[in-house]
Amino acid sequence: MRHFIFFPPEASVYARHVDWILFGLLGVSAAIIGLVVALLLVFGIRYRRGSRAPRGPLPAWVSRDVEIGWTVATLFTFVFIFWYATASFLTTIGAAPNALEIHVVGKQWMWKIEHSNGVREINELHVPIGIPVKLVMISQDVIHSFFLPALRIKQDVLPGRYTSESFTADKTGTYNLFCAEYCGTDHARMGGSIVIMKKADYQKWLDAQPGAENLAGQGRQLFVRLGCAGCHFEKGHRRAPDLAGLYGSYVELADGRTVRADDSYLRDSILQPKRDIVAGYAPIMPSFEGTVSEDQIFELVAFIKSYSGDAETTQ
Ligand code: HEC
Ligand SMILES: [Cu+2]
Repeated sequence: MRHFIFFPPEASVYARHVDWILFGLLGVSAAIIGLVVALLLVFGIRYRRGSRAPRGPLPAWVSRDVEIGWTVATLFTFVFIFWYATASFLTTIGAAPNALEIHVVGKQWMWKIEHSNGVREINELHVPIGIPVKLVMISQDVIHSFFLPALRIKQDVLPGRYTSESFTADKTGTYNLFCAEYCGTDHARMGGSIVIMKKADYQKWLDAQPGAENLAGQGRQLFVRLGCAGCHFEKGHRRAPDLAGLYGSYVELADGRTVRADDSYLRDSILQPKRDIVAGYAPIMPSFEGTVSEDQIFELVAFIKSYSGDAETTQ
């Protein structure tokens, strides 16, 4: 769709859908207002005081068929718009299984980005074109909102809870990134850019970044340094559950509930271990609240996700 000069560029299929819906709704609304105003004028003139226009009862076909006709037509128009809008909105919630996962930490007043291969950036987000990207986001202080106008997506970033948003960019370029939730003095400056690159350029960019270990590797080092390994890698008699294959599985808790071990569960297990006690274990795990930052939790979670029980050989 062609857009006005002051309209943000469209860098994904979803962005074009959003614009179609916006302009479609504007168009439909304008047409209806135009029709109502036109009829108002026509009838106002036709049935003005003293005019000789017929004023008897309406013919039967007008009152029935026209009534049914316009009701059905508007109903279908709006059901169609609802379906179209909802279907495209849902694509920003559910991520494709092969999506590239990128972690975002919002804090007053900057965006910290962690790629799963360990590359970090601040206020800049590099992504490849044509590959589904899933952002997993959390705030270290107040509520922020991650807003990418060129992709028409915006999602609150909350303290204490992961939120996510997904997109597949289809146009290279550098576009704005904003915080869209007032978050204090420098809120207006909490922004940067998203750089959408061709796949090959993206790979080159990744390779050129200062060599860091991937996120899971950094998480493993942290796991040892913070003393998690002392309990969780213990051999023989186990005081703590084995974390191999934990991610995505169902965990039985001491109080009889069963929960799925997703990102949020892992995060809660580290910060509030007394909340969900695993069945068969004593509640001896200390809380790491205040000891680990949100970026470090992303690393620990990445490690637990990737861990498949090879501690003995590599610890
Ligand atoms: C003092 C020993 C100890 C330390 C240190 C410890 N844990 Fe634990 N952890 C436990 C025990 C015991 C449980 C099971 C009871 C519970 O859920 O609190 C557990 C549970 C967990 C679970 C949930 C496991 C499941 O099967 O659902 C995760 C995840 C976890 N710990 C991660 C960590 C991380 C990460 C660290 C380091 C930052 C850590 N633990 C440090 C003893 C420990
Ligand atoms: Cu903010």
